[in-house]
Amino acid sequence: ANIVLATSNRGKVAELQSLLQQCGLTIIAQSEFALVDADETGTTFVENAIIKARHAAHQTGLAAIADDSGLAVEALGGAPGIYSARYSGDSATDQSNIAKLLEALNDTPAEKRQACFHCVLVYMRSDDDPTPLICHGQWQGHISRSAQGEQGFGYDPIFIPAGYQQSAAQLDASEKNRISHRGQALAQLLQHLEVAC
Ligand code: ITT
Repeated sequence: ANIVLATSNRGKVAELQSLLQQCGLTIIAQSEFALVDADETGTTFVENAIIKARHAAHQTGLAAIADDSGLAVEALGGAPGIYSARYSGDSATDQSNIAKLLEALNDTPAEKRQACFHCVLVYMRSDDDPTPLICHGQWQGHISRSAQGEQGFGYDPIFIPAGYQQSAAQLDASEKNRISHRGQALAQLLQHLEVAC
């Protein structure tokens, strides 16, 4: 069966696409349909992921997988959280978000820079699916003082995963997928879908 991947974030598409294709699922990127983005009006990752999956399923008539994710920084009371993509405003870029976060943590010492990435993946068989599959992955680490590395996307250059000395942007794609919030959520989803891979 065809599944539409309900995200316009290219970093997410790259990470999800590679794993899903290895498992023999036929995934169609949302960009193939020229969909209008859904309004993310929810107050949780779960709500926003459902909104995006339902919207894509409705517009395409296909099953849909959506990803709502973000970075929760302890010293900032969990911010930017669900607002991670637009932390530095409507025309935010990865660079401007990173700059804003480093500035916000300027006076925060090393031992108080803990952060956690969250990823909620939702799978809906159709837009009126009454039992969407909901999977949640977390990735603990801390925020460094400067950006390092070119891989990945978003806040990866300033996120040092627990147990590592390098940033997430210095890990190769397969290593990040093996341990990240998204990789963990996806492993759960594939288990629920009973896809062997
Ligand atoms: P879609 O809604 O189209 O999927 P988006 O980028 O707006 O794209 P979100 O609202 O879920 O998606 O925002 C997630 C943000 O969290 C993303 O833009 C990054 O800034 C950050 N983020 C999520 N996963 C990340 C990862 O693996 N590495 C670095 N940053 C990540």
